[in-house]
Amino acid sequence: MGATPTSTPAPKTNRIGLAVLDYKGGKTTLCAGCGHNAISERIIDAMYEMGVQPERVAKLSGIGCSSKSPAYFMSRAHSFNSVHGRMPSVATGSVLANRHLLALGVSGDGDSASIGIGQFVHLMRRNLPVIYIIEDNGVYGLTKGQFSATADLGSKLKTGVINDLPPIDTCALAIELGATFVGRSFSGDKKQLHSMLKAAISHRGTVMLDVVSPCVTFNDHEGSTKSYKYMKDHEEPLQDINFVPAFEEIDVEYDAGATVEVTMHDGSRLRLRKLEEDYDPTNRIEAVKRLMESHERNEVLTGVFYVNPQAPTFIDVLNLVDQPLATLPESVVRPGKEALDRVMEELR
Ligand SMILES: Cc1ncc(C[n+]2csc(CCOP(=O)(O)OP(=O)(O)O)c2C)c(N)n1
Ligand code: SF4
Ligand SMILES: [Mg+2]
Repeated sequence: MGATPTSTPAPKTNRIGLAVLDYKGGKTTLCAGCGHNAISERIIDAMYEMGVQPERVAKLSGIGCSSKSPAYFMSRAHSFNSVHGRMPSVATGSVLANRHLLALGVSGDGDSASIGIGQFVHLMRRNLPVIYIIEDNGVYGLTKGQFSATADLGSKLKTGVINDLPPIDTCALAIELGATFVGRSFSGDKKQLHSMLKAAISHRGTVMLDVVSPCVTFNDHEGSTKSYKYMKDHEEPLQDINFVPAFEEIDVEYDAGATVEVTMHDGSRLRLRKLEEDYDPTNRIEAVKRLMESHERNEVLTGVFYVNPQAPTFIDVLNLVDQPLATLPESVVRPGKEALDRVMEELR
């Protein structure tokens, strides 16, 4: 008698009919336990749950262990692993060539705050629609663990070397320069990072997320301020974050008095349940002040510090046509002979 045929249950799918497998990437080559791997996992989950078509995503990165990580999620998306610190130019070019792409930049603290700081600051002031993630371990992991510009004052390397320069707070910088969705999370805080990424996907404008992501090989020892232990002891979440996408009908009761609700551009709702004193995430000055205060207290403040869903994006400022520039026909983008003759005539 033959074996009874068993039917394999169909995989669970999202609202566009894709399974979570459709969002996976290649097998990671990063060290086991590296925070960057956990961030890739959260990106996969968030993209799957938000029902983003993988082919609409452009993954952009610079150079570093962090910048390698786009290879480990969403193989079906477009990808450009660029030059150290130069991802913002590539991101800007990609978005301007095709405004319908969902640009996801993944960078490191060295890539963004050291060699790439010039490109980083100009990206932040343009409000280009891009999700920019810094996988922040305070060191140059790929080149064996030298301090980066986000390393805290007094943090210690394995060799005993102490960092004697103050850190750049990329969140405070991004807020000051004009990014419109700015937050900090921790690769070990699954729930918070997951909600923040989903909200980031809904946002229209520059999202800058600094995600503390311990380097288990070079910066996870006693004396490091970017280790798992330090983060567990010093993380101070500003809010309990809940995100309700526009396509989700079901709603839960929430305590309006204790919750700040931000309506995103697409109608989604970002609910921030206050854990501390009144905090208004739409107030830029307050956001920078809270960040400065947290440094003085040696706390690592996490959460959504600033959000402005209404600000015009770089696409609005440039008044770009809806059709992607990359697909406009030559007859539209190239002035005809008469137009050129007219210009020449004007210059006579
Ligand atoms: C122009 C240039 N300068 C220096 C390097 C060497 N380099 C490669 S990765 C890296 C630092 C990476 O650090 P980070 O961005 O923090 O990424 P991590 O590896 O820590 O994730 C450096 C200095 C390079 N590849 N190109
Ligand atoms: S060296 Fe550090 S940053 Fe690079 S993969 Fe290993 S743990 Fe991650
Ligand atoms: Mg690094």
